[in-house]
Amino acid sequence: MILPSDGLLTSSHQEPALTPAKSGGCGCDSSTTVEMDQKVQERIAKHPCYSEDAHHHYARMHVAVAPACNIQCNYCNRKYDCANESRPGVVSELLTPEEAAHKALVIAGKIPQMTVVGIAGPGDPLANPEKTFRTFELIADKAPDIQLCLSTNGLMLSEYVDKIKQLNIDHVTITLNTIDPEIGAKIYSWVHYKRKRYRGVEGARILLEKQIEGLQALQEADILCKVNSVMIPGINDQHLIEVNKMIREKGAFLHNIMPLISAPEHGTHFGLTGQRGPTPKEVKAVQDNCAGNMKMMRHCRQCRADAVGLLGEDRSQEFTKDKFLEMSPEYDLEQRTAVHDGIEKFKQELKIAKQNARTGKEFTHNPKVLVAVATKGGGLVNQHFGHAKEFQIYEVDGNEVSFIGHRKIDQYCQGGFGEEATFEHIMAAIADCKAVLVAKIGNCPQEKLHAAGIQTVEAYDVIEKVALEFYEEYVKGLGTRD
Ligand code: CLF
Ligand code: SF4
Repeated sequence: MILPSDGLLTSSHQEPALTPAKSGGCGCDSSTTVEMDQKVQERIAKHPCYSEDAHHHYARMHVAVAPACNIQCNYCNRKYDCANESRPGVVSELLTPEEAAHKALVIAGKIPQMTVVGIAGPGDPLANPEKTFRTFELIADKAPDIQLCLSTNGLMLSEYVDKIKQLNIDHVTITLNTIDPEIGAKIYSWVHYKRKRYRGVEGARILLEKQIEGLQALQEADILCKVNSVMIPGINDQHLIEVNKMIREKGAFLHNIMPLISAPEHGTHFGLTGQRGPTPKEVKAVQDNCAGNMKMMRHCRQCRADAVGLLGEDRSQEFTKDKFLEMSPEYDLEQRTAVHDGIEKFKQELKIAKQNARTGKEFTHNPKVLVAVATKGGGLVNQHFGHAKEFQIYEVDGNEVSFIGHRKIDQYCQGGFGEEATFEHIMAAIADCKAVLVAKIGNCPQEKLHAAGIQTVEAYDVIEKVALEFYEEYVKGLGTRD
């Protein structure tokens, strides 16, 4: 089956048609084994962070209206974006609430798949409550179908839950890295609360108490809460299972364990003191340990405070301040509804295609293998090897195809320059994968991958289908299929 999927995320977006169904069931959604009721499903169905499935189809945008912060994390240099919800090292353009609302309405027209506007920095949204809530009010007034989202360190959360509820902000993230103030003292330099600065264990204890209070208040107000935890090897990595247990008991909906990003050039305390971030394997091990307890997020891209687009793509440069202020708001509810209906129809077809992809053959005693997928979204293998800036990593065992994360890479095609060095980096990123699944790949990188023992599959089709077909051939090659 060949599927045209170029043109995703254009204003005339139409998802490609898929072939009709056969019956069967493919448990390809790795995001959860936890049952979820229908109402909650509806609340997350178009939120690319809260739903792994949605992140293939729907986009989010951040508006950077919140410069100040009330704590100091050792992984943050406030000259850069908030490390809770963004990559450090990229300076944001600050916006006024009016500019932010204008930007949201422009992008709502240009990228109708954009369903969520979040405020995630560059400081803490609730350390800048007037700007944050004014922005949300302006957007809600003009664009009722856009979901509002907020990410906070939690210090001031309980004070604002009523306001959050009143504004119909249904998704709130708390970054909570520890439930032990002794550990917290190694993560936070200071906490500024009620006009006083607290350091060490005292500051960490105040922050923790306020975070728990905020989490409980969200639960009581029936607001979906995601908890982000930055995994810091040697400091809180072994402790995150306890964090996971506590937040589950307090009613958090989703846990996002994300790797510390640390480099000296970021100028952070951890960067300057040589604190390393975890490897993808270490992150996966902790996520897997927690996965039996609650729904885990594995598709986070640690995006910047002015991110625009699908998770994993970055269209923020198309909408810098000088550009979007020249653009007219094109928000059109009817057009957006039609696009969303098209996406939902496509998702149904995709679900059926995934079911069809299951061969029904029983595989036992066969290894789980990882494959790296080049995709521009839509749940399809649809990107050239040389154009990929990340690979999505799936674990395949012949019966299941589970999304387990992504690996960022440097784009291989550099216009004829630098490809050698780039290839080394790509190899390092996917060395544990048995195959790359791509729309197209040139002879040169293909030969190098084969020489390194990584197979290549060229296809333009549903990810799960391509992965399962590869797996069948792979185990035949091993001679281990029952
Ligand atoms: Fe933004 Fe965060 Fe809302 Fe998403 S991001 S405020 S919940 S709309 Fe998403 Fe980005 Fe990860 Fe955050 S991928 S860093 S989890
Ligand atoms: Fe930086 Fe965000 Fe921590 Fe504040 S809460 S110090 S902005 S990472």
